[in-house]
Amino acid sequence: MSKGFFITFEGTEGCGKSTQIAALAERIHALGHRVRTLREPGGTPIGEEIRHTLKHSKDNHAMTAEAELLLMNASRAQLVREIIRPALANGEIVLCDRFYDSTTAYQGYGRQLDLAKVKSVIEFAVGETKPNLTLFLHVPAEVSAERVRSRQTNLPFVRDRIEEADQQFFARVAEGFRAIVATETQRVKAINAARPIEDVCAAIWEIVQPMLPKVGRW
Ligand code: Z5A
Repeated sequence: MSKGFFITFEGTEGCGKSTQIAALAERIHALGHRVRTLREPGGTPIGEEIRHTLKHSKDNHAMTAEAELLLMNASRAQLVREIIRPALANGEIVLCDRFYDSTTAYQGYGRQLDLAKVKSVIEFAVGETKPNLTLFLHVPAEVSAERVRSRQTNLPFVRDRIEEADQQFFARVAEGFRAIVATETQRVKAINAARPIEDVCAAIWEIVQPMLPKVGRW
């Protein structure tokens, strides 16, 4: 039985997940909780190799949507068993940058794979390990695009394989996230992330802080 607490962050590219995870981890740690930050795809040595294949490998352009779905979930299956379950069993608070809602949004809605099949692959990958809370950081498409550009001001702007998809793909992904927020009302909390960083931090803390006292203290 898991003693920790599992929070996932979701949203479109550049919505501010990494920024908010770092800030939240610091606040949680300062209260004396054990906290662990992870990302998907990746988060384990095997997962990071899969991440490279999915995103940056020069030989990945022929990847099919089905292969993409399975690789995302191979990385996830490894992360769940190697890191997330032991950390939760140890009473830690786990913050993960993306988890299975991204698969529903990107591979289900974005790549238009059969949603029932996507769900069954996810279930195989995660088993009983599901987030206690999911924070969906909502930003309009133009803010998302601008923040992705602003990430790399000192470097030539290079898109990875997934970022190269067309605007219709990203509109379907956004629709997928809207559907998840509308259906999973207990677990998923939507936050307006188009505001200044400190305001988003405060909105997240208002949701997370009341859930903390019971779990993960040293
Ligand atoms: N993917 C998938 O298809 N299926 C799956 O199952 C999973 C993932 C798990 C992972 O990419 C890709 O994999 C992603 C989905 C797909 N693909 N796409 N496209 P990633 O991990 O490389 O990147 P990402 O998850 O899309 O996130 P990101 O681009 O790194 O952004 P972020 O972490 O959400 O945002 P950030 O880095 O914190 O902020 C971006 C910039 O905005 C940065 O300069 C910040 O300083 C700035 N920022 C952040 N917040 C603010 C506010 N509030 N105001 C102003 N500026 C801000």
